[in-house]
Amino acid sequence: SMPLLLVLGDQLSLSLATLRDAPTGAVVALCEVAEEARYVPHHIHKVGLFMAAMRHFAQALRDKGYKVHYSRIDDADNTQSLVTEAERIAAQYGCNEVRVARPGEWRLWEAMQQRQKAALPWRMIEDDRFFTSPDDFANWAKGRKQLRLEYFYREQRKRTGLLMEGDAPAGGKWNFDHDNREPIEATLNFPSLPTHHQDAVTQEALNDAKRHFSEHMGSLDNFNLPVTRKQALVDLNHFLDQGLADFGRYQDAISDTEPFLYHSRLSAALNIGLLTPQEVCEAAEQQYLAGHAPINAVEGFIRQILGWREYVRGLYWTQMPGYKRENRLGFERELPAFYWDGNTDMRCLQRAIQMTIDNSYAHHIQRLMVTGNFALLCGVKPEALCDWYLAVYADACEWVELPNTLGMVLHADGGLMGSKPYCASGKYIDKMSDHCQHCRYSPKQVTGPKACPFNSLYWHFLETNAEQLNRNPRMKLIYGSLSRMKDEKRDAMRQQAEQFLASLPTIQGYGQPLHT
Ligand code: FAD
Ligand code: DLZ
Ligand code: SF4
Repeated sequence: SMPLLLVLGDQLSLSLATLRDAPTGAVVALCEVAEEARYVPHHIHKVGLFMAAMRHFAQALRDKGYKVHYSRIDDADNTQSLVTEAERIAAQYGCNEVRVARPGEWRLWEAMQQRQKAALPWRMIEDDRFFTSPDDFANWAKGRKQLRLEYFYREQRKRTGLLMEGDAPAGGKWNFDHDNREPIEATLNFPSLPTHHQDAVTQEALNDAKRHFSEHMGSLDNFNLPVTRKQALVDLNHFLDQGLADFGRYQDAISDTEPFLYHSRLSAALNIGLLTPQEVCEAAEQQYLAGHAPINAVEGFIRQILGWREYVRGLYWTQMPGYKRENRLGFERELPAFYWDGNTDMRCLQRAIQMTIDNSYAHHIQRLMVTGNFALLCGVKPEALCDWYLAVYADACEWVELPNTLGMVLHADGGLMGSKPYCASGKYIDKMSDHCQHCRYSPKQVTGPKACPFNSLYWHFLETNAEQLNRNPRMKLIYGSLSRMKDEKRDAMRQQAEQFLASLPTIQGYGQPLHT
């Protein structure tokens, strides 16, 4: 008797541990199931991405000689849920166990864990397509009073030898963030993007996605995500050639018109397994060594993947399930309704949300400093905001989405992701972007009918959360300014913010209830 080798939708790598040393003749299963498309209402690009990429990967496995069982969404006997579907297939082939690598979300890990002693037992193996394992992270974290990305990252640099010159960091410094804060400029030229050909397999998958999930956010008319390893490599090479050299300088810039700037757009391909983080980092390092990209760009890029991406994954697996329940600032507000349709007169939010609807993508600073910052200042409750980020981005999987949203954006984890909240007023958005000139509000005004809502909300946020934040050494300066402010000014700002918050339209969920 044989194991059933279950490959999940974000495990589309031939190097996957589940496939390594597979007994000859073992059946590999991939399952398209409605439950995974609906547990939050994923953007239609994301659903299309998973369906098209899974079908292509099944074909790649067959070409390699694997025996593959592929459950399609339309199969009459499809049970439409991952665990039951795998067990149904295992029984059908007379398998004695279901073997699967660690999934990307706790809810699945727990459901599978609970079946380890079932009559048809599940066996979970480590997913080693990362630089570090959850155990590596736990060992690093053990005994530390404070967890900080910077120290974790330096250790990974030394361990991998990436951007190292002997024992010293390439370029003489570990961190070049100081050079990576240039605002948007009118004269910038952005690379035009590769368009991926849609073959019959892709077209059929997108049509099936459209038929079943047409009520989800977005339209497939402009779908251009890579669905094969070959297409992902095209995007990688395009970025190395045309994006990387300017990636650093404009890493924090925000544009009113341009969704991608010099960002790599590789997150979805990385997260579903079409590219490995090792090959992406090594290729970027090569550009530095060849003199094609400066150190601040390459270091900044590698820090995101070797540093942040691994750090959030380690946090997720060592802190769950408690992490998801954290809400240190006690936020209770529902998500403003315009997060689902972009219907707001705040230009920066309108653009970030519209770009999200169009592309199932927003770059990091839009997620952190526009939609994230706004939700933080309004006090949106973590589960509502997390469901949104998980649903709308093609690269979203809970291991990476949750620490970024609950930790980095909402500061709900007591400071594991960041030593202070990333709160900012309209002044920051005005400095980094060209939004405000198109907005009906003015970033220079704090009160009155034209005042940018971010401004009064910012002070209101500091005031209402003072008990939790005013002893934070990194917040000292700003609480100093607040305490020196005249009472009348503080009253006016408070009133302005409270009026705005009272007028915010909120709904629960999106067309259908959200299950968490
Ligand atoms: P680039 O700017 O080109 O960066 C290169 C790569 O670095 C990315 O592809 C990604 O793999 C990695 N990376 C960069 N920043 C982070 C980060 N903070 N955490 C982990 N990896 C990072 N990223 C996801 O992959 N999935 C998510 O669900 C996700 N949710 C987020 C939610 C919020 C609220 C915030 C603030 C950030 C989130 N991020 C998430 C991180 C980041 O915004 C995206 O990885 C990035 O915007 C993807 O675009 P890119 O590939 O062009 O990235
Ligand atoms: C996001 C997603 C979607 C839309 N569809 C599927 C699917 O049909 N089959 C599948 O195995 N995975 C899908 N996923 C990803 C899962 O929600 C989940 O994040 C990963 O399987 C966890 O490893
Ligand atoms: Fe955003 Fe305020 Fe600028 Fe309008 S004025 S674009 S709301 S920061």
